[in-house]
Amino acid sequence: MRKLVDLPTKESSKVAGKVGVSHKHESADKHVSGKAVYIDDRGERADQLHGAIGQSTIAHGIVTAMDLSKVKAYPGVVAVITSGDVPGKVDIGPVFGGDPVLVEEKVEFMGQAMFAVAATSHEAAVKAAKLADIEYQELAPVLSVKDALAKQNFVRPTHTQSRGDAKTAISQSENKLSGELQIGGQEHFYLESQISVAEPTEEGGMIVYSSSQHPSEVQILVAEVLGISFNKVVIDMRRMGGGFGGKETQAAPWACLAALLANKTGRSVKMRLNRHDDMTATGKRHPFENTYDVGFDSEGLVKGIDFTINGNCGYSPDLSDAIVDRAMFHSDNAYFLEHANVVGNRCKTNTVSHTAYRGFGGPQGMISIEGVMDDIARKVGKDPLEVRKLNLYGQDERNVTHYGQTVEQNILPMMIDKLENDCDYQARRAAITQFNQENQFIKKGIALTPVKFGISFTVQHLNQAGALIHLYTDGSIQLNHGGTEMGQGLNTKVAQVVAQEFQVNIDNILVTATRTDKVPNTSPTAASSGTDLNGKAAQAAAKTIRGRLVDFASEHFEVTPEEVVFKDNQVHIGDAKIMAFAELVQLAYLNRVSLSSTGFYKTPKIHYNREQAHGRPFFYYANGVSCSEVVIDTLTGEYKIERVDVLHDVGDSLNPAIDLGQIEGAFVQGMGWLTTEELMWNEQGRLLSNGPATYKIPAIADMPEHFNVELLQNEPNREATIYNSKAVGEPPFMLAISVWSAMRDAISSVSNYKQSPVLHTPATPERVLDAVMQMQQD
Ligand code: MTE
Ligand code: QUE
Ligand code: MOS
Repeated sequence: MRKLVDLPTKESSKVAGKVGVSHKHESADKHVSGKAVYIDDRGERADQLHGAIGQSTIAHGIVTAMDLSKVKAYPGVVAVITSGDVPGKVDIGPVFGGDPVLVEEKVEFMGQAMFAVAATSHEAAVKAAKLADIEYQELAPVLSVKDALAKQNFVRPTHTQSRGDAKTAISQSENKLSGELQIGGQEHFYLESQISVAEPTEEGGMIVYSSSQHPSEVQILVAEVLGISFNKVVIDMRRMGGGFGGKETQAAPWACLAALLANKTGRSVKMRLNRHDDMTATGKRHPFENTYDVGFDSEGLVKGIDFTINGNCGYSPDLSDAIVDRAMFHSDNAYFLEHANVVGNRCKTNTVSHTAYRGFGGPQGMISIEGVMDDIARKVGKDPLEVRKLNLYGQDERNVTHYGQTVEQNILPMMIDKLENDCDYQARRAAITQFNQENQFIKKGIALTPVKFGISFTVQHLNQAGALIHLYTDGSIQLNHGGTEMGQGLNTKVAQVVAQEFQVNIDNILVTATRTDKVPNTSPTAASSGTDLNGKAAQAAAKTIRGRLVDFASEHFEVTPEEVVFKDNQVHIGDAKIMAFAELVQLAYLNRVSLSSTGFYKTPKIHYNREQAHGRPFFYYANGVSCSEVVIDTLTGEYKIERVDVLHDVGDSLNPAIDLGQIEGAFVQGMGWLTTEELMWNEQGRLLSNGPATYKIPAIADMPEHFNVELLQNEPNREATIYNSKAVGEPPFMLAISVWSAMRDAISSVSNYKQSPVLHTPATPERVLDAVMQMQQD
């Protein structure tokens, strides 16, 4: 039962301009009627081939022989390629290298692409790919963080962020605690699995339709594997059926393989992974194993903390350096850690290379400090909410993070108070305490946790965007920008910004497919920054054209520029004249005014020195608070999420309906990560949870019974973002930490809140039962 905030009406798309209004998703009608075209729905050329990969059957070893004769002989097979057939670069590592498009000698995980097949049908390609005879000299796989740490097996060097003297501060504290938290990974489970279609062009180039969050990177990598210049490759991306970070770097291999097979055969090739291949061949959210030592006073105020953040990166760097950095940046979450030492290890294991996933390491850092807050509360005998409040960022000296950024718009203390009131926290706490005293086996728990998430790519150069706008002589507008639509509503929001600039109906604007030949050298649509960056770039392009129209009209009609006013699909020229927007556009055309423009934006104010681990990596923070109430059965470990209340900060919302959808979706996805979604690898490194039957994502029955989501009102972003809005894509994912914390609260009640249970994630019923058994009955 959610509060309906100004949801879209039939009329809202007919309103001119208007950011801040709940326009429905640009493709909503197509999504629900099945008319939205995904890559697999595109019409196919008659001679199109289908690709598939042959996967390694061991986790670690050297290839000693590879016999592909049975693969080649399979009916329908047209081409088979190995790494030796790659005309250009074999390594498609996006940042640091280490990712061969096809294995050259060394196998580094089970499921790695050994060779690729093109056949006349998808089925033939998949079946043929299973027929290889490959011999290996096996090596012992490294499959755990502990093993990787013992062997100092890392994909990138260890990095440290530090302030003050944590060791001394801890040793001089009244109270000390230490602990470990094992945090599970997460399968992206986008509905549309990885897919690319490559078509050779007459210049020896390639046009690739790729379901990718990062078309420009796919362009570069396709050009590099083919050994051709970037200008001969075009990537086209209309929409993804979900990305969630899983298509940021890891869409590229499939585009490269399709292009290699297309190049070899001269025919168009579709590379589509079935669910099993997608789950075994692509990276996931990084599992982490974090340890801490904390010192605090008798009130529960943290004096010093030492964190070791160990990310399980899989076999290659991919984006792991930035992901472990982001985990480290968020190991404070909302709390002032005066003396902090945060060490981040990038552990190398023989599994798929783990990658971006909503929150990008932030959730794994944040949950650790939230666990510490709960542990401290049990030790000092306080409600965890009190300990959280005590440690929040505050005024003066207490508003600077351990990496030197000042928390400027510090609204979390206010937000916590508001939610605590609105959701009756104290009364429910009292009722739960009483319930737990009266019930031996069924126990309830509640937790209210904050989120403070830094917005910007922590790699500075990525914080830029471009856009391209065309006005046609009927007044209709084509809009193109560098971002990609994955369901999050980016195109709708950017169209709203342009509609606002020209004061026309949003229906007047068509957002066209993201293409590397329209807006070049783009950043991935990631870090929640899609609207912040591309909205500003599109606004810049629109302002340029509008400026030309104003200049033209003021000259033509002999009025001042201020007297040319765009309003309700019309243009007012002085007091006397009103003309339709389209009429002015046509007149401007006849008078040879350019009606097309690019726009560009780069985020101001950000700077960061990684060697010193100091600076302002984030333009601003997005905030949220959530309160979850759960009930557990201490005899079975089963549980239910009874009620969730969320108050989330999106600044001035550009589109409340879309923002609400993002918050609800992110929360439920986060809940899945922390409760039922369990990745299992066996001792050989085989992924056992490789399909929907063995990997449980939340379904409708897992939704909280009561789910109230509210957008914080009257708190515009104090930075000059697009219409003072805030990014929304990732931050609410971490609101789900309150579910985990509430479960620990319920378990702790078994010890009359004297003990803080170890509850690794995902907190499956088995783990909950295990944690209950640890409790000494009080
Ligand atoms: N919402 C939907 N429906 N589908 C997605 O794949 N990805 C999330 C988030 N919300 C995603 C989504 C992730 S990981 C990010 S970084 C942002 O959307 C990216 O889009 P934005 O920057 O435009 O918010
Ligand atoms: C958040 C992100 C990303 C990030 C940093 C963040 C991200 C991403 C990169 C990245 C880092 C180095 C590179 C590069 C990309 O950093 O998505 O090309 O060289 O791709 O804080 O989401
Ligand atoms: Mo999102 S993990 O930054 O694609």
